[in-house]
Amino acid sequence: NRQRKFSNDFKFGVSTSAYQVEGAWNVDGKGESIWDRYFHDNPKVITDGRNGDEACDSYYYYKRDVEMLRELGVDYYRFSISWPRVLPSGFPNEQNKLGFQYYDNLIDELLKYNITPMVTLYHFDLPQKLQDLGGWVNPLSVDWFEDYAKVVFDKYTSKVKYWITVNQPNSICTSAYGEAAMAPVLNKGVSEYECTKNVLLAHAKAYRLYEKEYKNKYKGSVGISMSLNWADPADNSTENVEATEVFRGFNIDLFLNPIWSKTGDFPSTVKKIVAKKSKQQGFSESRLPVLSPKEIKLLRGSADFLGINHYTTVLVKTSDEDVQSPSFVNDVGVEIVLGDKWKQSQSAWLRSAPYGLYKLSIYLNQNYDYPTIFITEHGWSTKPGLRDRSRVENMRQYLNALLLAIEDGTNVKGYTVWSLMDNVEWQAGTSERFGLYEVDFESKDKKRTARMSALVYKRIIDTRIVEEDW
Ligand code: GCO
Repeated sequence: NRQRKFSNDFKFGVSTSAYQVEGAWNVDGKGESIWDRYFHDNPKVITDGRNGDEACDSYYYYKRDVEMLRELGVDYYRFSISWPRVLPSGFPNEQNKLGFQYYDNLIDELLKYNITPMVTLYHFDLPQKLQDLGGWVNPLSVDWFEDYAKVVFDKYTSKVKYWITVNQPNSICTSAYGEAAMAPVLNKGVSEYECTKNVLLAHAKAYRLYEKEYKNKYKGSVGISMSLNWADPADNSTENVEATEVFRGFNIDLFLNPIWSKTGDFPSTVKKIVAKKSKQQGFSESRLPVLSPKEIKLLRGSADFLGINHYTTVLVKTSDEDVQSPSFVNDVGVEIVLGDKWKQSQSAWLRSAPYGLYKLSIYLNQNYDYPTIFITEHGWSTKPGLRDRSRVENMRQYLNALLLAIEDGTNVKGYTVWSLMDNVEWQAGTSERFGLYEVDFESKDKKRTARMSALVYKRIIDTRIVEEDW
């Protein structure tokens, strides 16, 4: 019964994203983002009405944020840069000095205390001006993103060694353009796949740019963060086992295959399904675009690490609905249920199933040639309150599952809690709290207070051990 321990070079961090914490949505020359627009036009979609106009006001209180990071003793802080804050129109010809000043200050404050910045270039907040030009469905978005990346690399390459190009391309394309669950809320059926291709190419171009212009001199790493929850069949029936394979194909392999598989293309099962359904729906060609040999070459191996955002496991069943309307969801064509014995968080979609992280890691080891992994997000939501026993339990169980995965050969370098503090959980507003620190959104300075889980995380980072009792 020997105790498992994280090695001394294993890194621990916490994560946030710009829209969810910064506030100051129109201050000092920041441009409008697609989330600003969506929430201002549709305030009713937010559970408690609280949007990101103020959020945690980290734009003003970043020093307090860094103080919290020091209290926790984390090795790194994963945060994102708001594209419209630094390039209000999306394009580099107009650069917002004051916007950059904020990130200069934050990065310098982190470095002063030896906390490594891990910077995400894109966490869902596209400049509205680029959305007006079609957003990620416009093939030119590949160049827009590369140009933006170049400006940011130029500016911070000597200070930032960990980069994440895009956060959750799979959510961006399937939720924002498909299920209409995220801004800009467009539902077109074809655009999910155009988005998929463009976002992946945008990532790859930014990666190649870094590789060519900065890597030798600055020795940084550039990765991408994927939303990778695990999926198991609801029961052992052949049809549900097959439905699960299809589900994994669309939700995992479609996005990973182009970067880390041997063939370096979209997965053939997904290609077959979309081609067949497109034909039935009267399209002259598959709604899933083709990747040219040149694009495949650009994409293959285009990341130094795989960032995994992992929260839960879903159970998959076949669905008898035969929907003719073209969309990602209908292409996948399954029904999702949650394990009825699994503990429920404050978010409807989130239940605790730590074994799923272990199984995911085995799946990735078997199917992909990824270089190394960072868990770039894992977290749990609660109601307000400092005694967040369920978060502590969830974190412990998942960290134990992670230790097991590492023992069995998964190459994981770091683990990141979502989130440092309560923030704007998209449409859920502040009704679902993910923070190690509680935020009092009513108070003038958005007061932050450590929860029990913050103290437990600190002790885990100190001791490298995940105790059972506390
Ligand atoms: C992400 C996530 C975060 C969420 C978190 C909890 O894509 O990185 O959407 O922004 O707040 O996953 O749902």
